[in-house]
Amino acid sequence: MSETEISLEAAARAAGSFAEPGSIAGLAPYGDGHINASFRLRLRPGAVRAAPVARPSLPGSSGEGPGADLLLQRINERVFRDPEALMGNLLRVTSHLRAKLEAAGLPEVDRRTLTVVPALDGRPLARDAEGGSWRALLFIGGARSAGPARDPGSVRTLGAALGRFQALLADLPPPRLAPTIPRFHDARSRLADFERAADRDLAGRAASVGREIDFFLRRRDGLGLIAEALESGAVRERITHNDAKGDNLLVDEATGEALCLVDLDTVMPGLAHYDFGDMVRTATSPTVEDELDLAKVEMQMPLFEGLARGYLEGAGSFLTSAEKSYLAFAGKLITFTIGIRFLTDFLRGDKYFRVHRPNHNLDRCRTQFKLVQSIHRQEEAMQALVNQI
Ligand code: GN1
Ligand code: MG
Repeated sequence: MSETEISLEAAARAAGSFAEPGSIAGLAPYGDGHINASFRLRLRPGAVRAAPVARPSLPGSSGEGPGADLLLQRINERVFRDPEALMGNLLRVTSHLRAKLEAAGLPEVDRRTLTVVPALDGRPLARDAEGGSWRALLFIGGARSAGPARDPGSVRTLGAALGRFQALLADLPPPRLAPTIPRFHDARSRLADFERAADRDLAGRAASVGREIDFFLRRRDGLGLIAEALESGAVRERITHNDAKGDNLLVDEATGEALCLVDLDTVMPGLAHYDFGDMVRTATSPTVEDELDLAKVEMQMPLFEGLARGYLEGAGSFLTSAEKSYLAFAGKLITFTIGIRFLTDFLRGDKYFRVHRPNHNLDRCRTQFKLVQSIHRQEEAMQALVNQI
């Protein structure tokens, strides 16, 4: 069953694992992610008192004031094969962030990091009758998604938030986090999947996209550049977000201040470049990911400059000069990698990314394809700019 088909009734049953009967004031689908199914669960004041284990102190849990809202999510297990490991990562990462933000004396820490709210039985996950895994997070109020950034100032804010996030997690104590999706941003492995999908041609679509297939195959050389730097020890593994984009940054509704990075399911060991590259992909062209007018898709240098300045500011001193030397290339690499993921999914018959129209994955792929060309043309100037900061 696709995650789009997770019904409100199923969510209402799952809600009963996180809140006492009678305490639920409302439930509605939430957000537009491609992967998990999300619902906003509104609770009456005092609703979340009854847990047998320690829960975070929730606004309204004293029985006064507004009830706390939860973000109730069914984890897509076709994508995240080990939800227990995923929640283990999430608990470690969010506790570490919370401790650091508290130590820095920041106000309203509940709005600056995600908070896992365990089920009433104290476990981080609840299983439904079909075996589906559900979890709840504290809903962050008074905030909105930063969305696709359109001006150098907001791109800079995004870059700084991401750089700070990586820096705060740079000293997470061992053990290593579990890779929630193995080889997630590994370009060589994504290319191998793509070639298999083109060969098998399960949806009978390969003949119609010969041009796009060629585009990617012609550019396959050099894809392993940063991975090789990792293998040789020139750059090191970090803890990275892996879905770094404005949609995943919450900013304060009133002030626009960056609050919290969300969508932490892919936080795992990675390269700093994965996040920087994904921000280049999503924030340096003033277009959406599935833009149909390809003439508008261009990497714009003022947006890149805002991003690079923000990111390096936020990252502070943890990034090495070897890591910095691949930042412009990273934009091209991640755009390429996600482009082939869209085309692979198109070739397989749209099994992974949620689509809203025929050829949606193909449109998304073509947008990435155009952006790869645009970044390629400007790559030297982009890196020169990074080197000057
Ligand atoms: C998926 O669903 P969303 O938007 O959070 C995908 C990302 C892609 C993105 C493209 C786990 O993220 O890698 O960049 O779609 N996440 C996963 O829109 O595959
Ligand atoms: Mg995501």
